Amino acid sequence: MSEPRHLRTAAAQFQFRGEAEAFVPYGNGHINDTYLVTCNGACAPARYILQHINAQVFHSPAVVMQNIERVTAHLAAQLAHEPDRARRALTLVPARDGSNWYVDADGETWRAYPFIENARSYETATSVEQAFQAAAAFGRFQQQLASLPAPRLHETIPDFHHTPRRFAALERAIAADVKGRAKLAQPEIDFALAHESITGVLLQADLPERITHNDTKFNNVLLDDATGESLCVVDLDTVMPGLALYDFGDMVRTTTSPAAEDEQDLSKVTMQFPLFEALVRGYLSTAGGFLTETEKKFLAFSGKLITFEVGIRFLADYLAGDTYFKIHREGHNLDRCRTQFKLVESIELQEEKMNRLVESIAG
Ligand code: ADP
Ligand code: GN1
Ligand code: MG
Repeated sequence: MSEPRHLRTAAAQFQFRGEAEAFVPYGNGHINDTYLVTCNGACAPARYILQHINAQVFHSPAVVMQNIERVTAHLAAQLAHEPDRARRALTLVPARDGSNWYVDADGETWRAYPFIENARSYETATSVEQAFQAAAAFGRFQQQLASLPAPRLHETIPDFHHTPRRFAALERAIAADVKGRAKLAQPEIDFALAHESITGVLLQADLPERITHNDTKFNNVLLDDATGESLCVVDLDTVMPGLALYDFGDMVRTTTSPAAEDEQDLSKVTMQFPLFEALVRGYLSTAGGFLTETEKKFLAFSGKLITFEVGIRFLADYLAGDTYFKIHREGHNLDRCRTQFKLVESIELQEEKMNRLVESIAG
């Protein structure tokens, strides 16, 4: 979390309407620092999202921002004739020097977006309609970016969803066991090792590269307060070349279980079939036109794979001493790993039925 002094200095660099007065930490992200900024000026208060990019995770924040500049400009062009377009895509607020981000005296990178009012994200989905809406929004996002002109976007984190390399990183963390925690996570280590065979499946399936979001958590889509309609996809740091199924898989991971990602009562963690069905229908309503038969065939599998992948990332970070994901209590990353593996088990129990459903809808 950044010092208030740094926050004020950063906020002053952006072309906000009025003077930044209040800063409130915002959202539940594990990587960047996000603040809701309220400015008071002559007219009504204006609100913005101000973010500090985590350079330990994003080794080149400038590359992240170059992607976001291109992506937001392209989305704006796609939405040019839509009503309410300012709420349907993020818009970068320029800095006073005209650039789209600001690097402070310590070399830290900041960016800002107008706060999209009368909409919000949720940590968990409470209805099939919400799941449908979120999946439709991420499918639309992929569809809108399919026409982004060359060059290829930068890979802001190389091999981000390369599950075999994530697995190899876990094996190294187990072998190093720098904090002596492996003995506290033996069942989870055993679970991970027993699932190695699934890690390479999508990479061997000859799937097309697309522009994907790569972090399609349910809390990365804003739903309209009045209508419940999905408005805007946020959190664009990992938008880069990828597989469409990485996005669908992460929707399954974060939308189908009623439990929080760090729930300690694992009996609450379960893949709710009606929410999966809503995700499939919502995603196909916007992405169905461009997905290949093979991509559709792996929709259910992708949910299992991405849930497993994020589980092994949490486990590796627990073993490494919590150096990547922000934690708020001891054992937090192990708790997160446990919910992921419980969800993988729940998907395994229902996988055949999930595949049959996809076939009946997309078939
Ligand atoms: P993190 O990388 O920390 O997850 P996000 O970019 O996802 O950061 O922002 C955190 C939360 O802030 C999101 O889940 C969303 O609820 C909210 N948010 C982000 N950008 C905006 C925006 N422009 N308008 C309204 N809410 C936003
Ligand atoms: C991180 O920043 P946030 O919370 O949206 C992570 C994702 C993980 C997710 C797990 C850049 O996302 O890959 O799936 O936590 N982002 C990065 O909740 O590593
Ligand atoms: Mg986020």
